[in-house]
Amino acid sequence: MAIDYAERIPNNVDLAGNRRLRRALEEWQPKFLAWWRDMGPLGFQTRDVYLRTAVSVDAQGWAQFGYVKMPDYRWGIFLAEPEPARAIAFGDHKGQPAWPDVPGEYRGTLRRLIVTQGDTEPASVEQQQHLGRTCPSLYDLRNLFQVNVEEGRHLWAMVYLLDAHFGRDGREEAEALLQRRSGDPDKPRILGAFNEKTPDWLSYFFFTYFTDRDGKYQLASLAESGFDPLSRTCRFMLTEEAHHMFVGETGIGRVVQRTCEVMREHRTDDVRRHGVVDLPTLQKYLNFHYSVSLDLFGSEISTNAANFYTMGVKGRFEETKKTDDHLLKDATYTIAQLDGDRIVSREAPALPSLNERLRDDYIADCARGMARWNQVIQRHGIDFEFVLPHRGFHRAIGCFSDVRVSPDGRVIGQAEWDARHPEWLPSDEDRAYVGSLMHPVVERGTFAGWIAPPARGINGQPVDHDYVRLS
Ligand code: BYC
Ligand code: FE
Ligand code: FE
Repeated sequence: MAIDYAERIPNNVDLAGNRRLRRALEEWQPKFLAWWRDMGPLGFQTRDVYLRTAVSVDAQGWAQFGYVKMPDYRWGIFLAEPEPARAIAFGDHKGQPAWPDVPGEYRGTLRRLIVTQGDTEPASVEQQQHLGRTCPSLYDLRNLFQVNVEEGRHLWAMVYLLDAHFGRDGREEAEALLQRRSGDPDKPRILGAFNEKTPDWLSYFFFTYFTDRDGKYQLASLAESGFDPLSRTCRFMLTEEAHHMFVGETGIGRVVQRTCEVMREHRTDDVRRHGVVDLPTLQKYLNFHYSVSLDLFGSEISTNAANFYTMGVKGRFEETKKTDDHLLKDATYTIAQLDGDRIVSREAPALPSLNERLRDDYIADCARGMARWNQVIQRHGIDFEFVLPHRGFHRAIGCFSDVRVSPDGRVIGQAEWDARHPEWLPSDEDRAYVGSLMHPVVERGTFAGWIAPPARGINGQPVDHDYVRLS
């Protein structure tokens, strides 16, 4: 289905045929743009950026590349093609036709899920607002802005659902999404990780690797929803998400590459004096971003998660590919739990364990990209390996939030934690060192000394393409 760009709000949902909805969104649009001016990327707003935009949502046509000034980016509303005669795949309504509108009894639940999802999108833009000023290259700067405009569009995607299906409450929520601010103690964003700082590009790459990947798993679960507009919205968002995780995986891969080159060249582990990030510091950043992202899956045992599933509003990752009964009333699932000061595996009822199950899918995915970073280290003949810390490490949500757990999975006392956490998480000194590397590099084809150039450019363009025109 082609996207109508003649409309003030590009869309493939026939906005022209729904005056009430169009008016609501046209009222929201200037508020969004005001928010973007305020909280979007600092600087560069008048520059031409080589961005991709959706022109249609099918596989061939959705990505078109060209120079755009960010405030002119065509944020709009794009749903994946409907699946004909789609039926609900799980829960109490399994086998019934998917809902074109919100069932009254699930209104509150769906609204909350959509708001929680929507809240993360502008939050991430706010967290990354200042990064342009210290970009390691024009290539990276362009990728940052691509991610930022798409997170802005993800906000549009959720606001569309709120305006189209939740009436007055929906409009109020759409306003509130522009009012909360990442890290603001008085009006914080909803989920923990989205109130953390993204102070430097290393944090940013780990964020897009670990936190955008939570996005992938949450969106995939919501794409299974019985509420069909949510499913179609999330299916299209997932196609954009792939690029965000690519930025994270290749970003860290390039940092690792550069560090290894310097280690070989100077035959030393002591690489800070050569202006690159040592591998142990990378591991600490990894530990931080991984653990705060694990929190985003919620508690191991969650009645909410059980209800979402039974109601048919949020499924499992790849629900339709699974061959069980899709009801899970009698099923069990193995979860890690605390037993005094030991961590044990235990069978629990499957329904309330669904957060943990999704977290397991996520952990396996995190490990795959990390293995590719480890291959880079191996290829340089260096004896070091990144590991994912234990799931109980540095948690603020769920059963492990009550105790201290070491990266290797021992429940430890506060004294040991106090003594050793600087080995496990970035210290002030580590952050100051990484911060000291962050100087803008904006000459075409040139890269900061702490990161290797990418293997190839964007959309078949050379690495030294003029990705952001600064003059
Ligand atoms: N921080 O029953 P529980 C993305 C709250 S990322 C703060 O265990 P539940 C993106 C919870 O709300 C994807 N609070 O949790 C990435 C509940 O509150 P109430 C975002 C938290 O409900 C990068 C209470 O604790 N999408 O797209 O089973 C860039 C008990 O929790 C946290 C979604 O999250 C936390 N980490 O599951 C841009 C999908 N965790 O009821 C974008 C929608 C839990 O006591 N959200 N709480 O007031 C959901 O599916 C669920 O809300 C959650 C939590 C999975 C987040
Ligand atoms: Fe997003
Ligand atoms: Fe994303």
